This record gives sequence, structure tokens and C-alpha cells, in this order.
Amino acid sequence: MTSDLNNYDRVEFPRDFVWGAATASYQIEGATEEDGRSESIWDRFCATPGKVLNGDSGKVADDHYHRWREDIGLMRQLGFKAYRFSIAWPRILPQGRGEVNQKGLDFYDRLVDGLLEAGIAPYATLYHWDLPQVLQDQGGWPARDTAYAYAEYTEAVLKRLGDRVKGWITHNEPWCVAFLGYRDGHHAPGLTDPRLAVSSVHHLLLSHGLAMPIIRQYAPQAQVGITLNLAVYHPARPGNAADELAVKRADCEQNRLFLDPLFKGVYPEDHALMQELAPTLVQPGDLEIINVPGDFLGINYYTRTVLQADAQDPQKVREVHPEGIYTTMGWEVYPEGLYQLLTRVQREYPSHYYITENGASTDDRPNASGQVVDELRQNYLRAHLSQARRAIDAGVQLDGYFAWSLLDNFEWAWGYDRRFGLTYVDYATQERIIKNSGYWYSDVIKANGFDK
Ligand code: GCO
Repeated sequence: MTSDLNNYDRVEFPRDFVWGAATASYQIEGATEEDGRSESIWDRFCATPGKVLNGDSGKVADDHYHRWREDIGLMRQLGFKAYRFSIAWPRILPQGRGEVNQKGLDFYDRLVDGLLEAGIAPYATLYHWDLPQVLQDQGGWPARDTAYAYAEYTEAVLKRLGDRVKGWITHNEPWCVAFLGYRDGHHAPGLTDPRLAVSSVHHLLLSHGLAMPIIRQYAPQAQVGITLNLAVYHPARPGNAADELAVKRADCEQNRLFLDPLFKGVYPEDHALMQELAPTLVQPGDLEIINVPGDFLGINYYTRTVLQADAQDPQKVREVHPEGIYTTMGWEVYPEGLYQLLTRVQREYPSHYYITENGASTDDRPNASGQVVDELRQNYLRAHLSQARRAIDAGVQLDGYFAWSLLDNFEWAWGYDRRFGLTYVDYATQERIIKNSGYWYSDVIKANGFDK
């Protein structure tokens, strides 16, 4: 039994395994009004009272726009092989489409060259949630035109950076964009209509499909894919019909609603709202555009979700929280879920994979001697990497791992209250301090594994 963790003395990774960490533009860059960047939906959302904890915003964030050299220095010190960052659409096409802002491209141009000089492979995400507000004013993702605007944006970026970026990720977690942004109102633009969410799903996927050939054209040597936040759902009472049904429905909306069109060219038959909207939403040929093979699927994994249906009204479902270890996000530490997820996608949606995000938020602060001792995060990484290795042994084609995140940063609706970094950021001074988990991770990279 190769996939039994007890058989390992050492957790060793394949040669050429890609090691790095991830960030996102709005969460780290700051400089929201510099060099011609226009307003994004997140600037607007943050400025709306009551939307973000403590009224925080990405206005300054980690000031990475000015400190990127220092941040590359950190990555070099940690021995990263790769770095996943995202590009801010409002810097590149301030009007959403049309005129290209060269100054915005200059920033990423310098960043990419700096990474290459440091021997770090750049992996760029084209869309990590900062839509130009002007496009939201014209309808945002529920509007089909936004998919065509995204294709224009992709071409502008690829023309400039296509020769040097190693990996391209079209979208980050389109589920969050659609459902947190347009149905639950927890994320920008803060709308609350399930129909808008489902329309967004289709246009996000369509935009991915439209971008794929453009990326191939300008970057034939690069690897291209999309990143999904796939979820692992468990029934609170295994075997209980109502709980099992809740799991099936949740799996449909968070996983199959994206995986099926991407890998099989169909929307799941059991997604009622998509089936209802499809006749007007999905035009002939759309699913063929969406169903183009990528070189990899990016997977973000943090936790599992345990669902229990209400005894009186089985349509009502709530999350339950089994005993265990929890992060400051209130997320259960459940490493085995990563193994379950990876082996499931390999079986049902065969591809190569990267873990494009995985990490933990903890209550970090420097101690008296200036160190940040973040044991929970170190244990979290160790346990998840062990499960990743186990999945590789079970046949999963896993090519790399990006920890979330390089730096503490703006955690969306939670503002600066939640810390996910391998590096601590003192927001008052912008001082960076590598946490113990960061040093541990660096050793893992150097040794391409670790002793159990
Ligand atoms: C995500 C987001 C990250 C979050 C992280 C922790 O892709 O969900 O990409 O931006 O910060 O997931 O919640």
C-alpha cells in the first residue's frame, strides 16, 4: 500500500516539482491610484460602509507596488522556484477595454524580469477579482460583453508578457466571483441575486475559453490553465439521505458546475437554475469554446465542509463543525481532504494539476526576540504536503505547490484581520519578518521534501 502515510520515513517530491507561493494584486499592491490605474470593484466595495471589517481597503496593502524588489529578495532568500501573482486589469485597460495603459504593463514587465533574474519562474493569474468598476457599471460578469472585454485584456497582457511568463492562469476561483460577489453579496460588487451569479458563471467560463487560444498564440511555450476552489463536502451523518443529498447539491454547485463544462463540455443536469437559464444564456458554440484542454488545472484547497440537513425541513442545510483544530478563519484543518480531492479529480477529470493555494490563517505577532513562531501553520503545511505526496503515489499528476501566501495581506471582507503569510507584515511600518513556517518551507524546497 503505497498510499499509506505510515510507510514514509521521508516525504520526498518528484524531481522538477514546482515550489512557490501565491499572492493577488488587490491583496498586496496598494498604489490604487498610481500610474493610471482606474477604480476596481474592490475599491468601490471597500469604500461602502459595512462591507469590509474595520473599514479596511487595499489602498496601501503591502505596498508591493513600490516594494516589489524587496519582495523578490524575500523569495530568493526562501529559495522559491516559482511565484504566482495576479495582474490588475484596471492598471492595463483603465476603461475596461480599448486603450492600453503602458505604465500599468511596465510594472509587471519589471516584476517578471526581476523574477527571472532571481531564477524564479513567473506564474501569472489574469483575473483575481479586481474588475474595472467601469465594466461593472456596464453590467459586470452577468453581462456577456464582459467576456469579450476580458479577451481584449488578455491580448494586451500577452502581447507584452507572453514571451517570459512560464504559466498562465486565466481565472482564480470563479465560484467566489460569481456566488460571493453576485449572490451572497459578501464580495464585490456585493449583489444578491442567484440569477446574476449563474449568468456570471457562464460568462467567466466563456471568457476563459476565449482567452485560451489568445494565450497559446502569444505564449506557445507557456503552460495554461484555470484555478478552481474545489470543495470537499462530507455529510454530517454518513448514510443519512437528506445529508447525502445536501452534499450532492453542494458538490454540483461548487465543483461540477465548473468542472463539467471545462472538461466535458456540458453543464450538470442537476443544476436547476443553470438548466433554467441556459436556453437564453448559453449560445450555440459556447460550450465548445469552454471545453478546450488546458495544460493543468489549478486547485485551491483550505478545508472541508460538513453539511447537515434540517430535521424539519431537509431543504435547509447548515454547516456543522466537528471537533478538531481550526484556523482563525474558523476553517477546520483537514489535510486528508486534499488527498480525497486530488484523487477524485484525477479519476473524474484527468489532467495535470498544481495546488495553486493552500495555507492557514493564524494569530501571528513577533515575540520579544522579534521572531514569529507560527507552529499551527507549519504543521498545516507539513500535513498537507504529506497528503499531496500520498496523492502523487496514488497516481495523481501533481506538478507543483504554491503556498498561500508569500505575505500577510488584505484578506477581502476580513481586511487585515486575518494573516495567511509565510512572511509577517507590520502594516504600520511595512516591515517584513519571515515567520518560522517560512523558514521551514524554505528548507523543504531546498531538500525537495522533509523527514517525517
Ligand atoms: C482565494 C483567494 C485568496 C484568499 C485565500 C484565503 O483564492 O480564495 O484567492 O485571495 O486570500 O483563499 O481566503
